[in-house]
Amino acid sequence: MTKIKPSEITPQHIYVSRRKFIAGVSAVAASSLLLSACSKTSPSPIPSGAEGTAPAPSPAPLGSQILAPTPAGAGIDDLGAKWTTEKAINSYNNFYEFTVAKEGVAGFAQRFKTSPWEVEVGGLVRNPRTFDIDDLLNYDQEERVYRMRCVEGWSMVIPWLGFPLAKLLQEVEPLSGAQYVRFETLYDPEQMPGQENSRYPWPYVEGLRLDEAMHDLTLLSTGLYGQPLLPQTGAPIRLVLPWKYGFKSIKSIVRIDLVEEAPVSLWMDLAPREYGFFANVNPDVDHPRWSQATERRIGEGTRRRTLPFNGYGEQVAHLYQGMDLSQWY
Ligand SMILES: Nc1nc2c(c(=O)[nH]1)N[C@H]1C(S)=C(S)[C@@H](COP(=O)(O)O)O[C@H]1N2
Ligand SMILES: [Mo]
Repeated sequence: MTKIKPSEITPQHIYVSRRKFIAGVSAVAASSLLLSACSKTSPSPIPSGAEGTAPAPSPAPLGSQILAPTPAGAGIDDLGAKWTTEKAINSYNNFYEFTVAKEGVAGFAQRFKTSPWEVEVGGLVRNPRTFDIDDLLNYDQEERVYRMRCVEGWSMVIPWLGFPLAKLLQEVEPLSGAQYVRFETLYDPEQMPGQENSRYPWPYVEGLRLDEAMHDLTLLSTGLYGQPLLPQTGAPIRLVLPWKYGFKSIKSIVRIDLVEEAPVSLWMDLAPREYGFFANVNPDVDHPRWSQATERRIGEGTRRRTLPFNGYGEQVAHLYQGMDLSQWY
């Protein structure tokens, strides 16, 4: 067992919730920013090895005021961390609908059409509703700086923009039979060449228990670094769950259903022995093919120790009381 002081588990300096309206991300501004951002995207992926180099100072238009100082002598155990650069976040991605090559996603996704876009919310709800993306971009957007830990063993620190999923779910009013939430990514093989690979059970599906979905840390993200999401990071809207392995944070969502039974995710369907429903970050439970004890923070030279619940245990551990977390995922 890793020994961590409670003070180290509370990621006060990382989990920053600024309940502030980001004026630059109103619906109209966001749509036009998105268009210009898309057309500016460079097809050149960062060369492999670039992640080992020192992160360049980034413009951090909104974030610089709340950037936590990196503690002196930052070691493998501390939570203090610099934000991953915007460049790295936008050029090292996991998005199988485009390609399995992380440094190639940005290029393949460059012309992905994210407007017009609708998110259909239904299932066991009183008010099923189709949200236009402009309505969702018009919600107050908060900035949340979260650590992200991919199940493959790499991690980042990302300043997201978004709003709690709970806000959207409250609008549609889940019925009493609703126990889980099921999310679905767009299925469009013409735009997403990876979907022509029939080895994968498209579309990408993920699921949460309703209490996980309603938790304040659970974000529907529309941007990062003060800018609308680019296609490679899940534009125009994606989930962000900082205490779970990255694959739970489903991108480019078109459907959300409240359901009675636990949804089967794409990864559970494909490799049930390797990926489970909860997928809470847990350094003590190894993946069948590799250890989960440490992680490679993009932009850093040495590995860090991975923390239970990715360091968010104080906020979320109560959701799993009585469950055997040593059980596979
Ligand atoms: N639809 C969809 N969502 C997805 C994925 C994907 O392949 N398709 N990859 C997941 C995985 S494994 C990770 S680690 C994160 C990566 O997010 P990022 O590229 O913004 O860092 O997205 C998740 N969401
Ligand atoms: Mo991942």
